[in-house]
Amino acid sequence: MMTKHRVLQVGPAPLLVSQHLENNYDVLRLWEQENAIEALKAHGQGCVAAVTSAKYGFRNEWLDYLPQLKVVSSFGVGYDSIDAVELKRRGIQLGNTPDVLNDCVADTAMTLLLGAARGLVRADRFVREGCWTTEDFPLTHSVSGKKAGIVGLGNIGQVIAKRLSGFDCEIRYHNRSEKQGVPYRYEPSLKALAQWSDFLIIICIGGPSTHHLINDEIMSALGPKGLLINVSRGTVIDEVAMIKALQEGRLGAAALDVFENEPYVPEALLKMDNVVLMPHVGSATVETRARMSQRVIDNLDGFFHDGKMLSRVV
Ligand code: 8YV
Repeated sequence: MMTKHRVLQVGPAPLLVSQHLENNYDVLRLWEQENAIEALKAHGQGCVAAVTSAKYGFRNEWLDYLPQLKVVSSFGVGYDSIDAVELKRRGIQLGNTPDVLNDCVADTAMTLLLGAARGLVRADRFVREGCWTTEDFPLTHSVSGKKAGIVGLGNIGQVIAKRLSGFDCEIRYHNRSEKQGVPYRYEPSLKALAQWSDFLIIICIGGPSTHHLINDEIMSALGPKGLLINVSRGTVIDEVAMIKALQEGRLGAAALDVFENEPYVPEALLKMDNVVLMPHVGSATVETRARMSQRVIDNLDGFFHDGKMLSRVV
C-alpha cells in the first residue's frame, strides 16, 4: 500500500472536502491543536500540501516548519488572507476556487440591491409586527432603469453587470485600468463614478491595494440618495467613515455582506434602518459550496496527479 501524503488542514472544511482528505491523505488538523506552532514543529516536516480557505487564511510564520510544502489549496476565490507573493518566492503553488461562484455572488449582490432599495427587511418586519392594519408602508425606491456603478469589473463584476442589464440599468465601472471588449463605460475616476451612480456595487479584490478605497470622499460623492453595496471584502470600505456618513445623512443607505472585523459588526450599524446586513454568505448556497469544495479537491489531487492544479493563482 502506498503511504498517504501528509496534508495540513488549517480550519474546518465542508464535509465533501474533509471526507475526501480523511479518505485519501494523512491529515494534520491544525485548528484542533492546542498550540499550532508546537504541532507544526512536531508534525509539519512531512506536509507537502495544505488546505485552507479565504476565511482561515495561511500564516507565513508556519512556513518555517513546513520545509516540504509545495502546494496550498484554498476554498474561496479571494486570497487576501494568504501571502501569495511569499508562497511564490518559496516555490509553493496556490490554488483557489474562481468562476464556480460567480453566479452565486452576483445573485447575492442583486439580493442586497433589491432588498435594500425596496425595503424588504423593513417590509417583512412591518407585516409581522401587525403595522399594516393601522398604517401604510412608506414608499421605497425603484431599481429598474437606475444608474449602477461597479467597482471591480472582474469575472463576478461582469455577471453582476449582466444581471443589472436585465433590470435596464445604465452601467459604468471603475477598475485600475480599462477592460477591453466590455460594453460598459469605463470611469477612470472612482469619485466621478460615485457621483454619477444611484448604486455603487463593490466587487473588487481585498488586501492592501484596495484598503479603504471607499473612503469618506467617495461616500459623500455617492450622496444622500446613494446606496452602497459590498460583496467583496470589508476592508475595501472605511467602516468608521461609512457609519459617520450614514449617521449624518451624507450617504443614503448601505447593504453589506462583508465587514472589516468579521464576524463582529459595529453596534451602530445594527441600529440603522437604512442598512441591510448579511453574514458573509455571498457564495453560501448548497450548490455553490459543493462546486467550490470539488474545486479545492481537484486542485489538490491535480497537484499530486501531474503537478497541475485546475485553478492556480501562483
Ligand atoms: C467564502 C469568499 O466566504 O470566495 C471568497 O473569496 O469570501 C467566500 O466565498 C470564503 O471562501 C469562506 O472561507
